[in-house]
Amino acid sequence: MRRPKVLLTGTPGVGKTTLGKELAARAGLVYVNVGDLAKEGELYEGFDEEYGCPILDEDRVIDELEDKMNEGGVIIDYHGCDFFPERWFHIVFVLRTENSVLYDRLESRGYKGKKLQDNIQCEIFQTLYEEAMSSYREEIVHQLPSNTPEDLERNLDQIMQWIEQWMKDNN
Ligand code: DAT
Repeated sequence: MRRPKVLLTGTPGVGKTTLGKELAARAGLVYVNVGDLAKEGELYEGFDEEYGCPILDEDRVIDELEDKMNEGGVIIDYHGCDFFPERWFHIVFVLRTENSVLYDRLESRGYKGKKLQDNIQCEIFQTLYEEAMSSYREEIVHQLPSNTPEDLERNLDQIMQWIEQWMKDNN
């Protein structure tokens, strides 16, 4: 049976993990958090002094994920998307959050100063949306509002419907 491959992307704090885990549970798909995967496997290639965080080794992340991606039935969660092979994904969702809401979420996560400002700017400049639009066919890239619990429920319903339709069309 063919199963879909879904990418959830967007600025840190927009709700990718929350949506991705619940979606995986409801749809019976595998959820992969690329940040966690990199941490577990130490898939890094240096350290960013400015941000005080390790730099992702994109090639090793791709090697690590290749088998899972060949199987399908995967939800990938990451705040970047231009280094994944284009052929990997059937659909890409970019979650979007209003600045003031995102500010509060990131602040309560302990972000402050430059890191907080840069992430808010990333959302204002819709950096991830543009990255997704330039990395994948525009027809498969969709923005979803992610401000409230109602948004979360609606997004879950919508993506579940899409998954069911995809399964019918492809099996
Ligand atoms: P990300 O994985 O994009 O960094 P997250 O899933 O960890 O984001 O969510 C960040 C915080 O926001 C977390 O406390 C849960 C909350 N949250 C996520 N989606 C939400 C929504 N639609 N409505 C209200 N709160 C939400």
